[in-house]
Amino acid sequence: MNLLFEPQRQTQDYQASDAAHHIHAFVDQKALNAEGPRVMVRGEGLYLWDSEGKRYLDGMSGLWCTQLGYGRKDLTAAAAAQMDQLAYYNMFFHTTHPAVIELSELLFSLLPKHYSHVIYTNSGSEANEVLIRTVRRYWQVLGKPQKKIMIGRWNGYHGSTLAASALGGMKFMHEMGGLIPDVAHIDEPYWYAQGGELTPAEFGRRCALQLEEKILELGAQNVAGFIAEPFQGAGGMIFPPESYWPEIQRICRQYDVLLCADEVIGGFGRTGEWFAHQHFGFEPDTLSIAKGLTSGYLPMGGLVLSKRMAEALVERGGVFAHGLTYSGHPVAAAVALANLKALRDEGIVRQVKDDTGPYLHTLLHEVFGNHPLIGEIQGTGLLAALQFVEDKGTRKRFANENDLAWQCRTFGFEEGVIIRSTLGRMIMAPALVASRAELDELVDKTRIAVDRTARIAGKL
Ligand code: PXG
Repeated sequence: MNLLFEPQRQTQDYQASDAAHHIHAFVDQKALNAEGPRVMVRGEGLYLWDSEGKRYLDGMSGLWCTQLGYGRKDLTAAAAAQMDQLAYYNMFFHTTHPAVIELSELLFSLLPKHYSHVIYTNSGSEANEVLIRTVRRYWQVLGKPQKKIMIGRWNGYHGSTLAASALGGMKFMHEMGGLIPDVAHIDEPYWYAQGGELTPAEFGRRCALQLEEKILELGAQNVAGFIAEPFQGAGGMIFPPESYWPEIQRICRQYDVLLCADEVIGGFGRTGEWFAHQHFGFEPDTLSIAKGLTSGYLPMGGLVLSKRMAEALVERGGVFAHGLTYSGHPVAAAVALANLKALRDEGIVRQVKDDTGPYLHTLLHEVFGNHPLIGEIQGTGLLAALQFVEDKGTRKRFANENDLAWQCRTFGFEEGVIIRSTLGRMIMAPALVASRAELDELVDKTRIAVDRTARIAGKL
């Protein structure tokens, strides 16, 4: 019998055992145990099925990662073939293997030409852990070992391990033991919530100038790098004003601070460009990657380095005392290679840019442009956020926006669509292979969930 298609056990039985053994991410575990988690048993294309046989259109690509959707036989075949041939070897000391070499050849053919090297990891959090050590090592090699401080942003997200949570700006994570020394934060460029009377352009520049102020306060001779997501993902899918990135880039260059883009969510076609920094038009020194690199089929991440950084580390750095058992894991590399080939050869990234991305945003503007609950629609490509608002004129948000958005997410599940809530924003980031018909369904079901939410908010 096929376990994947026929759940072997009753849902309650799975739930009881889950409660007995697991601490889930970012939930009150006691409350979840009382409610019971949904048990997902199967995925195909954009759709998921739970253990009760209910079908969902996954509007979030798992956790922003299944670019190709579920059930791709080319990816599973690549994994099986690599497992048969060489299930494991490593890149420690003096060895390498074909899967990781071919993956990197393809990866750098897709990246802008000023990147040349990568250190592979198993996740986005690890990529950012590696980032801190690599950036500090770079400055040591250049004879500036005091350049150690990383600047991040409030409400940024860079992962859940110790240093990654410290780089991020989620205060509740910092308060739960997630902080380290030599990390500082500046404000996020969230115009809708924090822009006040300023125009988006003015506000974007003002937020960027905070970086200059922070560098001057800390002393440029002490600051190693600035890390940010090109657009904030977990923090609410927040796009900065257009004035923001050019100014940030100018400041980083002026003060010799490395510009580190966290592309864990934005990378691999999400915006219609291969990487989100290309959409915003700036040139980071490092890129943290994960998620869409393998379409989530196996864990893999990495830290991509510019030629300038790699040259210093390779030509002048000697031994870098750093390594991970699974860095460049052959099976993950084979899956990533098959995934990137499919994204390239099937023209999927181009399709997001030229067809499905514009289609989704036209649809969203038609459906939600005048919706009484929605104050702003942001995004590009297969990426969108809907901002809940109480008063459109003043951009006043609901005091209970978090609860409303969570309620909307729950309505979505009831309607058979998975969308993400964060603060007062609803997010969608479907698989990049989504068809127009699937996007119609995504928006249609989201509209029902948003209308139901508007009713309880007294807006419909
Ligand atoms: N950087 C960014 C920008 C991320 O979004 C990480 C690093 C960490 O990656 P790993 O692979 O260690 O999880 C992330 C992860 C959500 C959500 O619902 C977002 C993430 C993870 C889980 C949920 O928004 N982002």
